[in-house]
Amino acid sequence: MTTQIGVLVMSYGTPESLEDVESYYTHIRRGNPPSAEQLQELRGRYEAIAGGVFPLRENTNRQVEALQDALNQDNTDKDIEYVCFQGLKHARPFIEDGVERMAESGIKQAVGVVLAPHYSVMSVGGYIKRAKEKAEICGIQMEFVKSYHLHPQLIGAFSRRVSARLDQFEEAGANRQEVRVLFSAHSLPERILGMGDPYREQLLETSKAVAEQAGVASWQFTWQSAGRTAEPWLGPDILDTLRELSKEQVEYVLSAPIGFVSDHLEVLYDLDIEARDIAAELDMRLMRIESLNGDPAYMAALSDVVRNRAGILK
Ligand code: FEC
Repeated sequence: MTTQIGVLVMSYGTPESLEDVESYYTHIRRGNPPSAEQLQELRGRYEAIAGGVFPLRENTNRQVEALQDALNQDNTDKDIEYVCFQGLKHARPFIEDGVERMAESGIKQAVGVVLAPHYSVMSVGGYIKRAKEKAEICGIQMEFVKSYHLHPQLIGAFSRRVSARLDQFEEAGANRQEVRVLFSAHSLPERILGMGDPYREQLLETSKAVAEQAGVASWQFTWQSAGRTAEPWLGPDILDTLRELSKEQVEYVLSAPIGFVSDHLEVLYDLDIEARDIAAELDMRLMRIESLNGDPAYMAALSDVVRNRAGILK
């Protein structure tokens, strides 16, 4: 008889419409509604990316479907069928809804994985905590993938994207050795460093592995998208880094946001609009690598780590 293993695929979540932005923002702020000014500012950012479209929703839907196909297509254990459920951090279906749906389908064993390769207690740790609590209530045995930041298929997928853009720089007349590659990820409050959090180290490890595989001559890591709160966030921010590079006469820059796996606000606004505007002011040529979205190599990396965790379910 075939046993069904549930896979809770967790992602950040995005509003469904511009009317939804307020409740979404309130959820991110742990129940504190934003001021009218803050709300207007965030709505403005969504309006600026393709006129108020929320690409993360469609991209997450496709990633979840593609992962389920990948898990079942090259599954050598024919007694197991993987069934994927979506669980979002800040929007419907919430993480808890996803676990509940698994329970309603009769799932008894499951694996949880987040569509973010690097672990921090403040990011992936938060997703896992919520899923674990709900799984206990629902009587589901769950194992979790904590990180997969050095998975060879992930590194390969990012490296190919970096190489493709370096080729484009060359075609446009630049020498690829002169291109500074800026790896980046979502900033977090600086206090994570005092907590022995692996986030920064894992991001540097991914950057180094991708740079080596893509034969990058010159690279550095920088943060992006820091929250608008009073406490200090990890820096330097990519906008400041661009200003510094301009002082060093760096003319060609390739942005590689290896902390993200999808096109969404933090890529399409913070990099493609904000960083690009600064680069233009500084007379720099800035390009960005394509996001992974449904890349089969990324799906293969995810299915591999999910199967590994499924292997330890009793
Ligand atoms: O396209 C979209 O609709 C969603 C894009 C989006 C992604 C994302 C990923 C991460 N975040 C992380 C941490 C924080 C912390 C705060 C915070 C705040 C926001 C706000 C928006 C937002 N984040 Fe986000 N994040 C995305 C969007 N994020 C919008 C609120 C306004 C703003 O500050 O811009 C601060 C919360 C607080 O007030 O305490 C912390 C981390 C990631 C990457 C890992 C992951 O995907 O979970 C870490 C995508």
